Amino acid sequence: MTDAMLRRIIFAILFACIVSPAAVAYSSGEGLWLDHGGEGVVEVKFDVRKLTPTLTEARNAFRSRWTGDHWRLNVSLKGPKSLGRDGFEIRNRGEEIDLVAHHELGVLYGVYHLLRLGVSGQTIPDYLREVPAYDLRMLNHWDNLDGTVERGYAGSSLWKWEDLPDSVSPRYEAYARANASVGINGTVLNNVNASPRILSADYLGKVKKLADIFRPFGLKVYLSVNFASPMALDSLSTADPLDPAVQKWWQRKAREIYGLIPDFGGFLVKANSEGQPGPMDYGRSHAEGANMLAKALRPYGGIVMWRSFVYSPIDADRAKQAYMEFQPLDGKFDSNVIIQIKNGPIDFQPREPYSPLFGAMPHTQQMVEFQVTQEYLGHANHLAYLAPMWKEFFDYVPSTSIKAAAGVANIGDDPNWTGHPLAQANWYAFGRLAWNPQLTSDEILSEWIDQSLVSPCEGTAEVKNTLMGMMLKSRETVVDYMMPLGLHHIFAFGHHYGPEPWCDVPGARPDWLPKYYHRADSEGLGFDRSPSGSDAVSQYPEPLRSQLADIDTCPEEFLLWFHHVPWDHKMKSGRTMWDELCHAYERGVSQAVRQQRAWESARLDVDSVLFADVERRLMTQVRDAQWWKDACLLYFQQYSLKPFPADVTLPVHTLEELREVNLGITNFESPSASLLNTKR
Ligand code: BDP
Repeated sequence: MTDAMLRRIIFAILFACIVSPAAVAYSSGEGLWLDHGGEGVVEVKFDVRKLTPTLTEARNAFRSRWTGDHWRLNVSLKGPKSLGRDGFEIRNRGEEIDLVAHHELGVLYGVYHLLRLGVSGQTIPDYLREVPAYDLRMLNHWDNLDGTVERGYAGSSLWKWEDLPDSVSPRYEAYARANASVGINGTVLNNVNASPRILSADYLGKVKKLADIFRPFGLKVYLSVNFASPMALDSLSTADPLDPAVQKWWQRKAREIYGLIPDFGGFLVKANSEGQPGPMDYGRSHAEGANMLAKALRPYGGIVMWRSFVYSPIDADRAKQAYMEFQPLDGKFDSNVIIQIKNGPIDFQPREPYSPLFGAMPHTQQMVEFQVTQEYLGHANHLAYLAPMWKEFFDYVPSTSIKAAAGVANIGDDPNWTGHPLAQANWYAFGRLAWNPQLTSDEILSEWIDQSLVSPCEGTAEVKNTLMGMMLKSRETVVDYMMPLGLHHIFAFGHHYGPEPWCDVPGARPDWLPKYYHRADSEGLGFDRSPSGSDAVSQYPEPLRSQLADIDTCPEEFLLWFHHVPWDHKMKSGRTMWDELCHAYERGVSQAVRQQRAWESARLDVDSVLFADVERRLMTQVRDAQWWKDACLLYFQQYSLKPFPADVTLPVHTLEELREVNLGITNFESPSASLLNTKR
């Protein structure tokens, strides 16, 4: 027996589960799911010519964190080409493990895979092979250069632009490591509502610094660009993509960027959307705009991710507009352009059907954009584990039909990174699903809980089950108390936190107001998108189109999305639509209360700081759930003119009181409206 083996046995005895607490150390939450030390005695043997920074990171990660009972890891880069840049193979050879990749990044991902299995106490299979579903697994930061984060609820931006490039925060490396550990390999640093300044020489120097820090972790840097940058930065008189001077400007800019960052990923573009400049300002199409940028990046291998989130102030139903603008352009985009499409046709609502653009452009590369930050799901106050929502998308859109996945990050400079401590699970889940969309929500959550909340040892199975149940249901809970049965966008104007189905803002675009979406009247509720209404259903392929078009076959979770439904319409449960609506809101509130109880039962099993933090947020959530229920039901009741069903508890607020709740338009931080506090 070697010394290392002996040391390991002694260590294992000392630190066996029975003597160490099961709660994963949390303190500030800064360590994310990586807060585990191993014994530090495992050997890592490399069959390589040179230990690069990436391989060194892999070795250090394995040495310091391996908790399994193998003595040695043998690493080789002689794996087959079919493993690509990121794939790996693992062979369990009893006391040793072989990790084989074709590229050093495969080694890094392989190590993190092993560490995950180790912490979860899972057996390493005799053989396993992993190759990610997508080459691009991206985070999009909506971070502004002034340090604010659009729709960010976890403090300020992680990027300290003022201090860069001279001074660097240790969190940059920690961020890159966390991403690598879940397979995320691209980051767009700045807001899609992009400041042209990000492309100035000054800022590019700062971006280069971040790219250098991220490189060993396989994390490529991308930037959101403002289409009018040539005008803003260099006083060109136009940003017309067909103008040779504009094309030259972008070509020169690309050369400058790649001179600094040879592996720069490319551009993300929000154009002709919500007031952003774009090619249509010059009578050119999205394709002409995107291709102009793509040509500038092509010599260096860069890509353009062109967003399809557009809705012009025209009469057409907003849900139809992205399709109307983009579908006719199918086949017109260059091969290094990918159209980045939000999962649903409106805007990251708690539940949306998938965007019909997916699958409707067979000659164009497409990628999905999910929102990890909870703009429409209770910000950092509400618990909503989002993997089930993203899985729902993949139920309709085959994962193989798209090229990549992006997630709008929920990360800020809060010590725990994500505001709500349990929202770390969403960052984690996004990465795992972008690697492998076939994973189930349960599998991902189980891994995350093992690493972040309760270590799997004897006696922790029950608490883990309780937490799993609580988190798995959490997104559906939010849907129930906010917008059940396909209701959508009935948020208060501006901050997208609380309910305001009555909202009227003089002069605002109709499709920014709740009434545009819920259409409550004496007949019923919901948006008629059937052929007798806006006919948005016609954008979906058969047989789904007919299924959605018929009020009797449309899935009930999308009923009010696609139909204006009479209050008395019979639901599958036998109840009327009004009664069903009341029950959904009621269920949402009671489920929020149940979440509190579930968490309470874990008091002694999770870290105490973490416990108190989540406890406080769950309390706010219950209060808000009641607020949503009362506001929506009392408001809709004015139209249904029906009583609440006998088994639904009566509202605790009055509509008049709730109309007074004013959370302000922007920068919404604290929802602790005193009115709501006193009522529960
Ligand atoms: C909406 C957000 C807005 C974003 C926009 C977008 O409210 O802040 O700029 O989407 O995705 O959800 O461009």
